[in-house]
Amino acid sequence: MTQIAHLHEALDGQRLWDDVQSLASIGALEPRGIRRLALDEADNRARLWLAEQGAALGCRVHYDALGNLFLRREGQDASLAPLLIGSHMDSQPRAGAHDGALGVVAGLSILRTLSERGIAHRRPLEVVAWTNEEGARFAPGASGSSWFAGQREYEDILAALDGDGVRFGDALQECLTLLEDKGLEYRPAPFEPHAFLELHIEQGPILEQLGKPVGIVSGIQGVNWYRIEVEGMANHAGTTPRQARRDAFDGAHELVTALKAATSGQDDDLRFTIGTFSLWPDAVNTIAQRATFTIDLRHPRQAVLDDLDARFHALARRQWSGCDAHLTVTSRVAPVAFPDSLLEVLRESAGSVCPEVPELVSGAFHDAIHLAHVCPTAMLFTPCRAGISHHPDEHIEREDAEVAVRALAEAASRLLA
Ligand code: HGY
Ligand code: MN
Ligand code: MN
Ligand code: MN
Repeated sequence: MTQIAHLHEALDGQRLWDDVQSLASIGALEPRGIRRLALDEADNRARLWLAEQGAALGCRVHYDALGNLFLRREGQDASLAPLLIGSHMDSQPRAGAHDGALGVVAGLSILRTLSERGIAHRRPLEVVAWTNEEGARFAPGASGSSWFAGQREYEDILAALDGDGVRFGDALQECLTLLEDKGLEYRPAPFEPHAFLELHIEQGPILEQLGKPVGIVSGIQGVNWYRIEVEGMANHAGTTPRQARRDAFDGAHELVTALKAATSGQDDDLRFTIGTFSLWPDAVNTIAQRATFTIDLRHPRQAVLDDLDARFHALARRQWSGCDAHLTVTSRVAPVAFPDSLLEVLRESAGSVCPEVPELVSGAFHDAIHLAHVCPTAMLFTPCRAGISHHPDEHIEREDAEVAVRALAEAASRLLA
C-alpha cells in the first residue's frame, strides 16, 4: 500500500489531464474556450460532473446553502478538521478552460490518487468548488467563499440581479433543487477547515518569463468594485441646442477623465479598469439620459485603496456637464497576506518537485482571499501562456500543470498525515 509520503509520485498525470479535458468539455465554445456563467445550465452540469467523480471515488458529496460543492474523503480521525482544497468552476462569458477549473481538478486528482491507491491519512480531505467566484453574471464575485467565510450576508448575495434581471436567489434555488434531486447531502452550515489550499493559473506573465512551472502565492491584492450612474436628460439629438443639453455621455466622459486623473499619481501597482459602460435609452438620435459604468480598482496596499475611495466619492458628488453622478460601492475586499507557517509547507513541498520556486502576490482575487479569514490559507500558481486569461486563448502546458499539482499533492500529504 502506498504511503501518504509518496502521494505526489503516485499521482497519475494522464488521469489529471483527462479530468482537465472532461471539465473543459462542459460549456465548451466553438472554436475554443468555455462559458459556464455562475449557476447557469453548464455551471450546474459541472457540479454534477464533479459530484459523480467524487461519488465514484467513495467520497461523501455535500452541498451547502450557497451551492458550494464538497467531496469529502474520511481520514482515520473523523474528529479532525478537514484539509480543504479547491477553487471554482464558473467562468467569464468567453473564457479559457483553466481559470478556477484547474484548482478543482487538482483537488480531484489528489482524491483520486488517495482512493485508488488506498492511501491512509489521519485528517479528512474535502475538495471544494465555490459558487460564483467570477462575479461576471452576478456581482460581486466570490459569493460562495465570502459567505462561507462570514464576509458577506446571505440575503445580500441572493438579491444580486444578472443582466437579464434574474435574481441570484432564484438561480441558486434551481441549483439546490437539482442537487437535492440527485440525492446529494445538504450540509447548510459552513465549517472551520484545518487549512485551505488553492492552485490557480497565474493569469499574469511572471512564471512564464521565469520559466517556472509553479510559484508560491504569498498574498492577494485588495479590490474595490464600483458602479457609477450619471443622470442627464434624454432629448432630441438634432434639435436640442448645446446650452440646453444634459448629455449623460458627456457627463460620464468628464467624470471618467477626472477619476483617471485622480489615480495618475499612484505607483505602477495600481489597476483601474472600466469593464462595462452602457447608455440609456441607447438610441442613435436620442441624447443619453443615463450612462452606467463600473470600476474595478486594485492595489496591494489598503491605504491606497482607501485614499482613492475617498477621492472617487468626492468626485461623484460634483456635477458633470450638468449631470448628477451616483456612485455605489458594490464590493470592497481587503488585501491578504498568507501565513508564513503555511507558506513554509508550500516552500518545502514545491521545492521537492521544482528548484528555486518563485514567490509572488496575486493580481487577481481568488476564493482564498476570503478563506484567509477563517483558516490558514495559501496558494500555488502555474503559468498560462503570455499570462492570457478571461479569454478563449488561455492556455496551459500539461507538463507545467502536472508539476504544480504534484507540488500541491506534496503539501496535502504533509497536512493530511
Ligand atoms: O477578477 C478576478 O480577479 C477573478 O479572476 N475573478
Ligand atoms: Mn479564478
Ligand atoms: Mn477569473
Ligand atoms: Mn501547449
